[in-house]
Amino acid sequence: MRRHKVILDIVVYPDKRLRNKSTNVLEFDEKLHNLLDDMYETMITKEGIGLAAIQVGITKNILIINLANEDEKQIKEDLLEVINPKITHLEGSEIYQEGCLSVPGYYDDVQRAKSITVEYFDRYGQKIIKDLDGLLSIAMQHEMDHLKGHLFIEKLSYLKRKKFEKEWKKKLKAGK
Ligand code: Y12
Ligand code: CO
Repeated sequence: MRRHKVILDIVVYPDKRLRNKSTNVLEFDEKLHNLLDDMYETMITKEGIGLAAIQVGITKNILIINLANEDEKQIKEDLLEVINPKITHLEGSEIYQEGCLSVPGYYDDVQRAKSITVEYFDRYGQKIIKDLDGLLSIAMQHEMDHLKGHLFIEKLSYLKRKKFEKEWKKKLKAGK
C-alpha cells in the first residue's frame, strides 16, 4: 500500500542511543517494509548515501546504502536494503574520507578493509551474498559499525579525536 512520505529525526552525536547494540530482525513484514521506506525517504531528504536504523532510534540490524552511479545520479534501482548482515571475509586496507548524518559537518580519513564479503537478507527474507569493494565496501563497514554501537570518529587517532571533541562542543554551544 502507498503511504505518505515520512521523514524521521536523525539521532545526532553525542546522543548515547548511538552506542546501543542492535538486534536481529525476526519478521520480514509490513512494519519492516514501512521502516525501510521511511529510512529511504529520510536518507534522500537529508542528502545521505547510507543510513542505519539506529540513526533513527530503532535498534534493529537494518541499514540502507544508495551510492551515486557513474552519471553521479542516486537512483533507487541501486538501493541496497540490508537486514541482519554478517561480514564473512575482509581483505586489504584502504583510507577514505568519511562523513555521517549523525555527525553532520565533520569528515575525516578512516582506515578500513578494502574488500569484504557480506551475507544478509533483503526485505523479503531472501538471503544475499555479495563481494564488495570500493565505496560500497567502505559504506557497508561504516553502516555495520552503527549496528554494533560504533561511530567512525572512534577510529580517529587520540589527538584528532580530542580536537574533534573540542570543536563539536563549541559547535553545540553555538547551537549549530
Ligand atoms: C563512505 C563513507 C561514509 C558513508 C556513510 C554514509 N554517510 C552519509 O551518508 C553522510 C551524509 C552526510 C550528509 C550531509 O549533508 C549534506 O551534505 C547536505 C552532511 O553534512 C551536514 O549535515 C552538514 C554530512 C554527512 C558512506 C560511504
Ligand atoms: Co554513519
